[in-house]
Amino acid sequence: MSLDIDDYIAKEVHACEYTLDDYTTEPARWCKGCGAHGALGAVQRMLRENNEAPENVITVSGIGCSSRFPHYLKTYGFHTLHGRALPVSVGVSLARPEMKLLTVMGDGDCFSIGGNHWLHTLRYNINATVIILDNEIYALTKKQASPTSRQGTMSNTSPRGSYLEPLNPLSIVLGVTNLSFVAQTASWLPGHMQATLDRAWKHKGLAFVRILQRCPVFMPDAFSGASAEFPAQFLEHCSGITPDKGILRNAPTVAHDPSDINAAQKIAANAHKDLEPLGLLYLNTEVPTYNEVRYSHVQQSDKFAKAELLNQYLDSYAIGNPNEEG
Ligand SMILES: Cc1ncc(C[n+]2csc(CCOP(=O)(O)OP(=O)(O)O)c2C)c(N)n1
Ligand code: SF4
Repeated sequence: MSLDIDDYIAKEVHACEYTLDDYTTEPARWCKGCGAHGALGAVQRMLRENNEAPENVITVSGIGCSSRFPHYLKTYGFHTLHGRALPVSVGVSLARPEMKLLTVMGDGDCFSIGGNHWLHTLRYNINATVIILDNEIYALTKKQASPTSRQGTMSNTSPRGSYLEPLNPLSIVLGVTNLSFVAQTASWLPGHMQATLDRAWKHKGLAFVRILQRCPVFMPDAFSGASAEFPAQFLEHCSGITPDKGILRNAPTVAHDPSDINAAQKIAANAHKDLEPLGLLYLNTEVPTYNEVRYSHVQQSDKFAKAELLNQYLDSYAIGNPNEEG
């Protein structure tokens, strides 16, 4: 039996078993104990479990400690501008829909300077896994209050303690139209984090994942020092995420149907006052992706035909234009 080259490549790629080294570049230069290390490890394990070819993945980030992610994850990478990872991701998603897209941002990056892009990209429902490493502070620039800093947080921009109640990102995303996936996990729960990322990765559309992230250097007291006392509740449902509790083994588990937007909003609204929800808050698999909406009525021309048309167009400006007579 003879194989043509496409069959051969498909078979070879399928047979390939990736190791964690295949997703690793240089050793990550985050501080010791930084939650970003755990998040990177969870992403790498998730990619390996999915046998995802590194060259089929593109990681887009903004600016911040968290946004150094593409330097350490061996995929294609795009370390963009502060707050601008999401508009770049929309462009990548439209230009290269066959690539798997991972977007990584910090809380300042996404909720503050990138707030406008955040809301609109959620509404576009591009095909991407968007993870926010939320350490409740601007860390790279050495401790300024972020939108999620708790009231009273002492920082370089709030030396008397921040005045306002923090912004609630879960409540905000749950008010956006065309939303399709919202989950929350924590950087000190490796099993739960990996299961959450796996669920997000398999979702068609924009999967918004907030990761509560430890920053022992600038916010050592946030998240109760990430101890077993952290006030959390695990959300459980047959279509949700397995509540792998790790260090939070005494935390309660509550039943929550992620298709119920009203129940999700209620849980999110009480997150800061009550128990932080961990798991899948909201899921709607019926929302079309932006690519589907944008191109459903357009006959997709093949890329060679497009290139030929572009060549003809550029030739029309050339001296001695071959398309011109005489
Ligand atoms: C347009 C612009 N404004 C401000 C900055 C300075 N800056 C760099 S990172 C950062 C905040 C980083 O905080 P966050 O997004 O929460 O990420 P973390 O470092 O905590 O991971 C700021 C204000 C910048 N690089 N570009
Ligand atoms: S400053 Fe904080 S967020 Fe930045 S690398 Fe260090 S521990 Fe991580």
